[in-house]
Amino acid sequence: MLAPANMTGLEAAFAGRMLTEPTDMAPFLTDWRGLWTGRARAVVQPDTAQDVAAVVRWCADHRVPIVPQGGNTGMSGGATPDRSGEAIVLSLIRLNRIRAVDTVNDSITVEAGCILQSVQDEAEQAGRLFPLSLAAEGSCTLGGNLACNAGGTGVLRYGMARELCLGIEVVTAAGEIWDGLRGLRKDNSGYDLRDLYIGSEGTLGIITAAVLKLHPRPVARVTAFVAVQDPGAALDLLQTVRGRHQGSLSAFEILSGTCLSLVVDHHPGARRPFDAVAPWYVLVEYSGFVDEETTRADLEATIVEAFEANIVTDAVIAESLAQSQAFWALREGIAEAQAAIGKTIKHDIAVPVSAIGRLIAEADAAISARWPTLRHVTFGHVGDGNLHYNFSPAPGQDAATFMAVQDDLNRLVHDIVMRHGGTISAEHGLGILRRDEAARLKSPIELRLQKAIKQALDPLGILNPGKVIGGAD
Ligand code: FAD
Ligand code: 2HG
Ligand code: ZN
Repeated sequence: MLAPANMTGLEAAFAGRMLTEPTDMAPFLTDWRGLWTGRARAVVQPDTAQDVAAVVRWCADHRVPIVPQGGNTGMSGGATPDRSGEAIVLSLIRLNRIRAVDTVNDSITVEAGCILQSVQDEAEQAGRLFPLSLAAEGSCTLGGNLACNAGGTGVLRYGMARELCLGIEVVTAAGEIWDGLRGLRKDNSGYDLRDLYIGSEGTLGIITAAVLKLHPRPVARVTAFVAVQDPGAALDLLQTVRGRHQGSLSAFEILSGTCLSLVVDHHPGARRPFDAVAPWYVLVEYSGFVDEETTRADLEATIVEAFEANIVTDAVIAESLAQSQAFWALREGIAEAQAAIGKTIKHDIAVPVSAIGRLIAEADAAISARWPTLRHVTFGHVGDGNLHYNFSPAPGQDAATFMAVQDDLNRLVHDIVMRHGGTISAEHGLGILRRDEAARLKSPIELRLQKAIKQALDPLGILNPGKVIGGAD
């Protein structure tokens, strides 16, 4: 670690915006799940892209690793420094200005530290929709969303964070500011650097601002909570929806009966939408542009058709905004409810939508045969082929016994996922959590090309070292 005197220049430039006391730094050094805790020489909180560039230049000069951090809500440990104490945590939360709203171009230009919910609110005030939506939206930042290429519940209709971004401003590993803030919907003028930085989890550059796409606000949103016997029936329901009202569909989420019980037990005030208990549930949402009655009638007709075809066993359509929000709270409360019952083992996997039923059946059977007491907590964005194939300890099981299965369980799940043509990280990124599994499962060609990109854009290896890909050999 450098002697404290070596940080003098930085301290002078960032007086009042640089934390060095362990107690002040602590919230920045542990991820929200408490899985990873690191150390750092300082947490620096710049206000502008120029400030960020100055920090990066200082770090490059002194070969100091940088760990970018937004809202620290990530799932893969990407925003946590290692235990060496060498790194600087670069917190982007003070870069929180909305730079411009352009309702003719249907775009909004925001700084990286803007909280997702504040961008949604700003879009609403402009009469538009910014459709990125996830349960952490009250605390995650746009910079983090883009760095992870976040997904969430609106992907089915609007795409991942990448699809919602027109341009970005980036501080490079050399501390230059690349102004890629283009509000263009078409731009084939060379390699797409924007798409390289998006999803790179802070390992290639620091995103300081972005131009985002806005969408028309639907005039109606109608939500149904539906019971089905198995994931195959959920896919049949998806087909029914697509056959009738593909254009209205705005969300299609699955949760197992265990997930619903966890949320109802954990969140005071959470209620089951109907008394009958089912093995699986689906939350379906239609968004319409005509009027609420039409949207509701469309959804009702779809559900009736699904009942007649014996695809669904129970269903209720929200009668009010409050009821719709209560349905969404049942889905969005799962991560918190699962955290509340102890350690978790999570898999953020995706396969082609058509393979979801077979994947769950095969993986469930293999896991139950080997670890019969594990509690399966399966839910996710089934309309995107993305499952959170998670596990919790059996009631009464101690944490150490539960966590001891983690490596074998991960391999088993990921090997099945790969056999189904899938991915081991659909939306949460690799960070530190899945770095080594990705190295095990990706082809040597893909790994070599990825390392070549890292080497080209961050030759000193100072940007979030150890995340996403291993050493630069
Ligand atoms: P952080 O956690 O601070 O950082 C994440 C990664 O991005 C790190 O590698 C960090 O180094 C890097 N980074 C952060 N800011 C920048 C920047 N400006 N420039 C370069 N690199 C940067 N994710 C989903 O995709 N879908 C979901 O449905 C979803 N639901 C969630 C629900 C809950 C309750 C929680 C807690 C999290 C959920 N997440 C979900 C995960 C997380 O919220 C997202 O990944 C989010 O995009 C992370 O944003 P953040 O600002 O918190 O980033
Ligand atoms: C969600 O979809 C998030 O709710 C969190 O991506 C997933 O907790 C998880 O595994
Ligand atoms: Zn998710």
